Amino acid sequence: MTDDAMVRAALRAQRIETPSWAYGNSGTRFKVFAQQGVPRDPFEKIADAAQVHAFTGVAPIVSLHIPWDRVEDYTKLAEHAREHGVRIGAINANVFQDDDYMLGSVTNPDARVRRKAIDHLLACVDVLDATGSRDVKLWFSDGTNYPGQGDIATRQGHLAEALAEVYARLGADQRILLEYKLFEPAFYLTDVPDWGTAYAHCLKLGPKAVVCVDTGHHAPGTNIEFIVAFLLREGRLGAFDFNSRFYADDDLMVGAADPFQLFRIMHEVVRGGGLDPAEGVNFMLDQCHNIEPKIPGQIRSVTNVQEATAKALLVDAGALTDAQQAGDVLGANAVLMDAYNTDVRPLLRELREEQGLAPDPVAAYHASGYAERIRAERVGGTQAGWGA
Ligand code: LRH
Ligand code: MN
Repeated sequence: MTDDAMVRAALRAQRIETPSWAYGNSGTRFKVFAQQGVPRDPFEKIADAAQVHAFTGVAPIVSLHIPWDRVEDYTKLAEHAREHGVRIGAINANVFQDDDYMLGSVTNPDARVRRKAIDHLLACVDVLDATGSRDVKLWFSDGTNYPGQGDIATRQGHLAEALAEVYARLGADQRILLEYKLFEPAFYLTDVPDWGTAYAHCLKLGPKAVVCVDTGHHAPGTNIEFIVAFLLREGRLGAFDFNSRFYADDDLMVGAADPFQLFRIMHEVVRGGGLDPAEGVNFMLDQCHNIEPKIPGQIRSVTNVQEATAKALLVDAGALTDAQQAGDVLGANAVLMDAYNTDVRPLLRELREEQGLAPDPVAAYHASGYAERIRAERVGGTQAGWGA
């Protein structure tokens, strides 16, 4: 039998980090559709992120992306975040948009370009110092498009050198989140293509290097919860970039395309103790709201993670273990499906009301008039985007 008080306590303690870039304009190579009221700078992005926390109660952290969120004074930005009841989380480096990086950043054949890329990564660690954040997230678009274009071993050597230099620069409580991705923008080879490559580099670096699992970065059919269980067991699951996809790296709302997969992932998180803050797993969203309103999209995404987490917490672990030990295949599966098929929305509504929040965060946001206010106020200036 699951302990109701434990379930409620875990849900109240859940913390989800939203990405600053989800509040800006985003799209595909075909079109970026601008939306009215979109932030023009990191200060407005943080104000919007604070709305997500205000209505959900579990999203008090905002990830930044450099240079998209570059400011003169990061301590001032961190102060602005505090004034809005949130704090700055992971700092994302960006070595995928400068013209110099056409043939790679830290793996570029040209030593000058590799140096430039490493200096940017080190500058992102400086931002950690300024904002008091723990994690620098490293995702490399580095790869090749045609066989023979690059030497795999040489590139891995360059990558290892760059990671080692960043690792050496880390402060005592700082970490590298190494993110992998199967493909895109490279279409033949990506230098950090899968969890195994990321894990191997992290093992070589040391305990402050952990893996970031972006749920949109796997080959179709990949059992992501296996990767989660494995990395958790090894103490190397550092973070999630939650989103969902039907085909490729679609960056759709987490749980929208495959809520059962998200449940299975959160089941392994709960089973592996990953909800315990001491385990150090950072639950982040990494999404793009290309055609839907951004703040409600983030609120809905946060509640999707809450629902999957609540269902995972309702798994009768004792009955599951008994059935597994007994080789009761159908019994074991039924225990999991009972939890998955439980409607947890009444429980979450109740928890929100207990915390003085509206039971339906999306409806409450719409009723707040914030959307109309920012549409009216944010006229002129340049809307934030990926700057690609
Ligand atoms: C790469 C990625 C990475 C971010 C970017 C916004 O696809 O997932 O995490 O830098 O999206
Ligand atoms: Mn990501």
